[in-house]
Amino acid sequence: MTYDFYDHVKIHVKAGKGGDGCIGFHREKYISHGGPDGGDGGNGGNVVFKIDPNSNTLLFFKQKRIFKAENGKNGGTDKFHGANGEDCVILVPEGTVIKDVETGKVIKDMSGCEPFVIAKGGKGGWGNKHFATPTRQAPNFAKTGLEGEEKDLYLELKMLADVGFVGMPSVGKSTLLSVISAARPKIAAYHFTTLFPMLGVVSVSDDEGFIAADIPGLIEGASEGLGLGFDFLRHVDRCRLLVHVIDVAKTEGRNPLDDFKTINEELKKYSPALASRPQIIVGNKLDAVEDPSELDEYKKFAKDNGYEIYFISAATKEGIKELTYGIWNRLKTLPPIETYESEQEETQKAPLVPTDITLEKRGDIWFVEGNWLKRLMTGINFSDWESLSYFDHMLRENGVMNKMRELGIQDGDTVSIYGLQFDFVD
Ligand SMILES: Nc1nc2c(ncn2[C@@H]2O[C@H](COP(=O)(O)OP(=O)(O)OP(=O)(O)O)[C@@H](O)[C@H]2O)c(=O)[nH]1
Ligand SMILES: [Mg+2]
Repeated sequence: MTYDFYDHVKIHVKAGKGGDGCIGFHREKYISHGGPDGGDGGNGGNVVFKIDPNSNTLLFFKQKRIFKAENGKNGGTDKFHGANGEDCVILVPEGTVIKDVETGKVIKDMSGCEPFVIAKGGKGGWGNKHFATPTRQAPNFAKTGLEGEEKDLYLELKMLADVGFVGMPSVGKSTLLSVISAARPKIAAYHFTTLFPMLGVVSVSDDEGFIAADIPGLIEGASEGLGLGFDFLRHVDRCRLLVHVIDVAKTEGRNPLDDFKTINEELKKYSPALASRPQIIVGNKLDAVEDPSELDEYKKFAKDNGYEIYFISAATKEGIKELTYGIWNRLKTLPPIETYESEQEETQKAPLVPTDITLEKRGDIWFVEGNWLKRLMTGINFSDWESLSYFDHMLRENGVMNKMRELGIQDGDTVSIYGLQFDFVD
């Protein structure tokens, strides 16, 4: 079954590549050898997630699954700095949880947060103007821009509601939402009238209130996909309180307590954590109860099992005020809405000595890689001669230069170490 309500989707994001640094030399009419003047490349644009307060589905992603930020422009001669690439901003509804497809781990929960950079643009490369030094008047190396980060992401919308309505179809969940909030969900006497979740803001006073989520009804076998299955339970996953609605008028001939137990069994199959969330029981359709003494059975059940119970008529609004305050008071005793912590682990530490140098010739260039080198590179300021000398020193001292020679690099060959290109001179 497909509905026009999109709440999970897989997308691909790619940040921009940094622009390359330029190798340039200053030329003027009467000056034969000017200094190096190659400018830096611009940084690649980031891919950024931002909350859109006006959206409550991921429908937008039905049309678009690939998002790319702009590359940085290359540096030019005359110290010309390449332009930075534009960020790619992806708007999502609040409550969108971003997971890494590869690891299945949560990267970020877009709940009440600032825009979040999910993929960083590559840094622009330094132009050779940075490498001018007294002893190296005409540096012929520049840094190429680094690649932007690239990721496959899984987006899952888990609405931010304090209270979630659960129950069998047609017990009156949507009617209840319509009388306690300004939301106008569809209401009808057939099953599965509600096809997608809806939020409503419930005001308790001028500046106090809570958010309630109405979801499609559940039936026995939802865990096996019957009815609308479990598809929408993710939206009550982080609710602080479940309002479990039963039909005490037995409109469809079922015993409301059997319904209550059945739904709780299904919730347990979906998630034991959700099933153990605090619940209050709401006996709806009080207006249609002929013999009020029937309610005693439900009261006793609630008392014996430690539940609060309210009897209401969503149709006549009887008991609605008491229920609203009851929910509000209960919420005050409960912890705030859960937000998901990032499960990303720190990147592994690189070794202290270069045990893992690899060399590969692609075209005319030797690419040298390894964790140790990568770590060394991040600590070097390539615009600073001392820092650059330290880099050179470290390569020699740790036998990397020898290793490169052993592996076949010769004087004059072009070497690239994580974007830093230079001619090999031992
Ligand atoms: N007599 C009476 N009927 C009610 C009451 N509340 C809801 N109903 C009726 O019950 C039927 C189902 O109501 P809904 O609010 O659509 O039920 P629901 O639980 O949202 O149903 P699904 O979305 O299908 O799961 C409608 O015909 C409502 O008019 C009530 O308090 N009294
Ligand atoms: Mg409904």
